[in-house]
Amino acid sequence: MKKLKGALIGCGFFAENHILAWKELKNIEIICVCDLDIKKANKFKSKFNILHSYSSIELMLKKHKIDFVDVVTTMETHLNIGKILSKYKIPTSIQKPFAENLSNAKKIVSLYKKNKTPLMVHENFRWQSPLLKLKEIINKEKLTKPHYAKISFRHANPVGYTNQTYLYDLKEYLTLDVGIHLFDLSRFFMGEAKSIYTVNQNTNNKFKGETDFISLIRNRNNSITIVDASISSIKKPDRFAQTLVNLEFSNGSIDLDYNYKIILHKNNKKKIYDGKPKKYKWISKPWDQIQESVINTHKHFIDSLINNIEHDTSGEDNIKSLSLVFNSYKSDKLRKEIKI
Ligand code: NAD
Ligand code: 89Y
Repeated sequence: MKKLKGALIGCGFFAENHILAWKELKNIEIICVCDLDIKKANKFKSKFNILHSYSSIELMLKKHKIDFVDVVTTMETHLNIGKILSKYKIPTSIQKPFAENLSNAKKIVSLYKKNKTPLMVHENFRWQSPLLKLKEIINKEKLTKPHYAKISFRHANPVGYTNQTYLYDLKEYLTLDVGIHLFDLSRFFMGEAKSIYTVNQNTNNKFKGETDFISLIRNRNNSITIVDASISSIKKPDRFAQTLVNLEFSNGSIDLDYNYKIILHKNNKKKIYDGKPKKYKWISKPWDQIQESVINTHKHFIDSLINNIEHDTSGEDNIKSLSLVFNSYKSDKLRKEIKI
């Protein structure tokens, strides 16, 4: 089998998970890495046994024939990087948050559209094993007509931000950084939203932005989703990085509880399932379900490219999740429900 040759841009904290996940896919070889800081790129190259390292994306693309690029940089860099990659027509997977505002996200989408080049946002929470298992049981058990969802990400573990110090200075923090995943999950389970009402709080003065939020979403199918997140939720054991979910349907309900336990209530019976992520040598708690999902997300990116089908979380699709994020901020600011 001919391997697809990829490049990875951004050799920071989360990129280590990306490269280790790429190494799990047999039909892939990451041949180049690139970081503005060449020392970081060189270190990454030797640590992960990569052939080439660069500090310039254009130079890298001129020197090598690359089938796809994986962008693992922070949001404010995405438009400029997207301009270069779309010009060279390189299929791209790009980390969340897709952009720091909707206007830039739309610009990136239209650049790739114009150049007929595939673009996926690396929205990995819906690719976590416990959430995939939840979806699988809903379908298998034919749970229908959802009316209620609660999607929660609450913890008090500093590991959830100490590796990502850029988060401290964001005027808009938790909704943009984590809410984006949870709104995407609401869309994944409940369909598209028609309005959002949000209340933000700051409970940790190390951060400029909100560190807690609660959102109420009315969905087009008339169901309601409550999304909430916090970095100040003290529990033992701590819940990082587990998304907990409660879903109610006309014929039953299902919960994703702590420790990947899934509980189905249907026909007056309770059934328990295990949604644990798969084990790999490089995966460990508390990041395990996030780390494993990176493999699943990469696989979806590559399979869709090979089969020439649109990605589930294409750039265009992710605009809908990002729109919930910015309307959530608007709602908190205006203290009113905002139509989507
Ligand atoms: P980081 O700051 O540690 O690393 C980013 C790297 O990109 C830096 O080394 C920087 O020099 C490099 N870079 C920036 N612009 C560049 C350019 N034009 N060309 C080449 N290199 C460039 O950031 P991080 O913590 O690794 O986060 C990266 C992204 O991953 C963020 O958007 C973050 O939200 C996201 N992330 C996602 C998850 C998830 O579960 N999906 C988890 C953590 C982080
Ligand atoms: O950046 C965030 C994300 O996308 O998932 C978890 C996270 O790393 C914050 O803890």
